[in-house]
Amino acid sequence: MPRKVVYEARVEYVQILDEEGRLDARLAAGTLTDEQVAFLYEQMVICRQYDEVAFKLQRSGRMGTYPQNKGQEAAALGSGFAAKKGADFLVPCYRENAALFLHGLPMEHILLHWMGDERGNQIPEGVNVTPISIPIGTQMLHATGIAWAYKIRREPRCVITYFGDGATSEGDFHEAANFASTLQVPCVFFCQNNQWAISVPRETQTASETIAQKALAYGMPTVQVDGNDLFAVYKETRDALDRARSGGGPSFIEAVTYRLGDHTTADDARRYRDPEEVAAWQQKDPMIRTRKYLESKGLWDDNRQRAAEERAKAIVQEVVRTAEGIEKPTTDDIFNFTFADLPAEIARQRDTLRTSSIGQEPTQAALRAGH
Ligand SMILES: Cc1ncc(C[n+]2csc(CCOP(=O)(O)OP(=O)(O)O)c2C)c(N)n1
Ligand SMILES: [Mg+2]
Repeated sequence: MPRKVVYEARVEYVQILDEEGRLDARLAAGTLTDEQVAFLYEQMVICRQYDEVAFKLQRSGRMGTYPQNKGQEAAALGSGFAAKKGADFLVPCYRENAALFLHGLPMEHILLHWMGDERGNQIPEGVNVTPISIPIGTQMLHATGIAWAYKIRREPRCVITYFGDGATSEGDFHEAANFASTLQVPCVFFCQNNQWAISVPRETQTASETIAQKALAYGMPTVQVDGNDLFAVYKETRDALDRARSGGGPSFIEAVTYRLGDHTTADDARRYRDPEEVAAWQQKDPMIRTRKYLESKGLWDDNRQRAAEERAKAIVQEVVRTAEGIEKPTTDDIFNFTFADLPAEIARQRDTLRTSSIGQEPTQAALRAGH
């Protein structure tokens, strides 16, 4: 009886721009131009400002909750920039704002969502993104479905779906990956491995040595990239999209990054994270290395930084004004869009809600009269 190896695999790790802002010119060839890097860095400045302001809005009672994206900007921007705006579709979770803005989602939508206003989920016509997904993992199935539709219609379009390390422990991930690979649909599974799923560290979350290797079971090309490196993220996402567009099916990308903030504003990560770990990752902040790279090329300095920050402040201030200035929906809305003809009992609930006081409910008139 023979004993032989029937399967062998390896997972590559790709880094092109290191923590000091030094570029591997050979690997970087044909990726991002200096102008594109400067543009993406300015997007980072805007998104970091957006994050800070959103955090303060929540702390001052002007927003329900908010998951900071801080530290994960290169993963969102490098991948989003590789996709074709207006053609490809982004199917996000909730920690890739920068990619959504890049694809035309008006910035107030994310604020409205977290302010509890459903209109934040009403994506404008022509913007190819789905609303952010709070249930962990469900969006990956939607992404596979959208990509399957593209394949059936023979449209040269692709999907990128975003999710976290924790989401790969969900059944939905495995079902989506299985369907995507057996049907060979044009979908890129983009995992932001930020090392934590709320308070659960990656090592406790999964016994898999890398997240990337999970895709091997589904026969997908897979790679691990430095997720704080714009170049590596862009290159690997572009290659995966090219492959998908030319009929090569789905791919998996594990972007190794770090959640520099709390899980959401409802969390305090100091209770479970070692401050030394956070400090070490702060040194790997994608903004620091991208700025160092631009400075080494003579394309950035303190003056440009100041100007970019001023511009970012003005943009975000305007976005907050827009989000807070939108006319509040009435409580009738939850009744108006569910039934064609409102049943009598539900109509009574609507009318009761309007009066804001049970004592004024029409059917309680008898009680008020003391009968
Ligand atoms: C189906 C489902 N189960 C549980 C939760 C609660 N929950 C919210 S975020 C989260 C952790 C997600 O971790 P990860 O996928 O790594 O994403 P990250 O928040 O780190 O970006 C959990 C368990 C949820 N939203 N949906
Ligand atoms: Mg995570």
